[in-house]
Amino acid sequence: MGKSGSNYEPLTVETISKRLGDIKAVTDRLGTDTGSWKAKEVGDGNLNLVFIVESDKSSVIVKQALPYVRLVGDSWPLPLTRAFFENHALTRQAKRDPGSVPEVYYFDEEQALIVMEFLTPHVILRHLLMAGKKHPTLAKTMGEFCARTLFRGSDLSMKTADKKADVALFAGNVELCDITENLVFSDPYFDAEMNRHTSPQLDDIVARLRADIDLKVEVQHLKSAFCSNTETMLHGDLHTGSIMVSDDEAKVIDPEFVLYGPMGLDIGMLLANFWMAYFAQPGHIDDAERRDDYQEWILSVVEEIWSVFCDEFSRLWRTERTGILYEKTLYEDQGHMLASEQALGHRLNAIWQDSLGFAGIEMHRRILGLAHIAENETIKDEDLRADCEARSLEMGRQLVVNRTRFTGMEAVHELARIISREKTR
Ligand code: SR1
Ligand code: MG
Repeated sequence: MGKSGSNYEPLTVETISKRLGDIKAVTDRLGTDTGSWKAKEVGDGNLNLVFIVESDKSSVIVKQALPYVRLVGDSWPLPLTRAFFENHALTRQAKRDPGSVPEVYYFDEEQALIVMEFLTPHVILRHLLMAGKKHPTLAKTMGEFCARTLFRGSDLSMKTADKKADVALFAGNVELCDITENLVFSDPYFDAEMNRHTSPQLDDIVARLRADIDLKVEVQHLKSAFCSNTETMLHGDLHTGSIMVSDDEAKVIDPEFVLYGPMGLDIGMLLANFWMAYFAQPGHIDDAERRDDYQEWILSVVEEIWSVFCDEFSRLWRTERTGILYEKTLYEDQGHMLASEQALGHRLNAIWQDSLGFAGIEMHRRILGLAHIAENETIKDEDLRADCEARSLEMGRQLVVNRTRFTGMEAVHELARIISREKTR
């Protein structure tokens, strides 16, 4: 017997072949000669076990939730139900943006495990951004993914009964939301127990941020939106470690933080991680010309994600508005095309402002909170790392506090370029 009277048992490389050997969805792919299967544990995230299981026929990924936070250990229990929510999120994302997520082959609720497509030769996008490599289709894929999943998971598109049932379903993902509510929206802004930052280099900047009343008020406005605006089904943790890329495609993984929340959260977290990668480049590329070129490429990806998002969201607005919001009966059917376009513009502007705010908070929590990013953590020279982090902190503050004042991405990137040239400490 495992936890709480169930038969849950964490998998190991020794037991995995025997335990999956009776599952048709697995043997259909790997064959029945379980003795020849090879397994390795490759999980490098903060929460779960992840195995690659291979045979001479094929390979699969097996992701299993642990009853605690892997990063911290069993002193921080975390329910296995996150696998249930991840499975439901993956099936919805696959419908809303076909081909954007790994295919799920099998789900076992009691064992909290998902067997899914092994994405190969894909690598985690964050590693690509640390290696200074470019990608041709990333921005288009991510702009479309955001537009399609956010639009099609909302009252703009869904039948209201389905939307309400989904809001109720995903409201059960309490503990994962609780992580975000604390680690993202609160802990960075006071001296919380699990926080850490590059010290002493950033101490003064951190003290100033934590004493910044305007910032703290705006962050709590955004937290309030996160907690109470059930606008759409979100990935919930859409950073560059949740994206896998091959030479010509990008796929989104790991939606266990799924919730119904404001559209700007996914876009904001995503853009924030590109901006942090931008500011971290002095720690990864020495040659100034090559570094400038790569940093500009990162900004161009952000610009394209946002413009593809707007285009695709607008297309869906014009062609798939079948939900209870902004019904066509009120607009197009009355000949009020212009009013519909005006309403679309208002919605996009609201998403824009929220996205900037959430981006700023993500930039803060990845430098001040518990969960940092590899782009900064791998910079060994602590003074250099602190310089990179200080720029992200400053950008983050501007994004949160001035999010209603930016006229467009060009203005945001003008600011990024200025901050990247400035002395920080
Ligand atoms: C305790 S979990 C810390 C972070 O890891 C996950 O990937 C999420 O980003 C979470 O906030
Ligand atoms: Mg994750």
